[in-house]
Amino acid sequence: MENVSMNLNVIANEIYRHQKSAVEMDKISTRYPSITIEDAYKIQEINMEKELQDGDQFVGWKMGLTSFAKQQSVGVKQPIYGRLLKSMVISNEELSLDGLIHPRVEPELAFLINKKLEGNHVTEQDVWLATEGIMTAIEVIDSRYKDFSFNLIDVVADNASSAKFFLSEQIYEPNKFQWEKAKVLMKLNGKAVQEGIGSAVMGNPARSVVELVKMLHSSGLSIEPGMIVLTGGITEAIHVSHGDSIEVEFVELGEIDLTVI
Ligand code: 0L1
Ligand code: MG
Repeated sequence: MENVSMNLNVIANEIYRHQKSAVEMDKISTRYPSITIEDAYKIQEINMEKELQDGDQFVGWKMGLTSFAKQQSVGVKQPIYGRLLKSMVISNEELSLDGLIHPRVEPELAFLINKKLEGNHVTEQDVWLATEGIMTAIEVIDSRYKDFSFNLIDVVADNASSAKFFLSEQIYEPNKFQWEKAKVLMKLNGKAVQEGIGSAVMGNPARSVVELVKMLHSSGLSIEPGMIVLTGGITEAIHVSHGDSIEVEFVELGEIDLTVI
């Protein structure tokens, strides 16, 4: 039987290579059957350190698998988190497929945090008090595993399929809207393909941030002021390819669009 703890750096290196080369890889969970979820988060951390050494910047966290529908599709009952880098930000309205394998997009709400959030007893009220503003967002996810097929350990080690994200220019005041009631319609090439509501994210996207703080606490981590939190997909994610246009209409808030190039 393999000694997984001895091999975490090796596994992290393999995943890192595939993230950089945009070439699919085999699942790690089948090749390292004794690997744990803690090992997977450790691999994520090892690879984040590499990114920072290469000059990137850590800008926040993403929550994944926050809706019942998504948890069911992966066969799990818990959300996961990943780390966001400055290089993942889409700064114009163009989504380049360079460096991506089989990308999907999903509408999300992004919280901009202005006070440290930590501990195991954090409440939704604490989150609201620490939220500077909320942006509408499109997350681009891209699993590095063949056929987008993985279990919880695989996907955590692959930084929760993080690839890119786009944020609205407008930053909304947190208390000006009932975010669990935010309605979203996503169109692909002019055709409505997904619709959803903010409550799909753990009942209320603020709960996703609460859950993130608790999960980070168990690893001795916290959310620092200035960080972004992507709270999780409001609808199912959809595949995109060259030439596609994606329109995400947040009813009452406005639309954000991306063109795939
Ligand atoms: O952001 C997400 O919910 C994705 C988490 C990982 C699962 C996937 O890649 O579909
Ligand atoms: Mg997501």
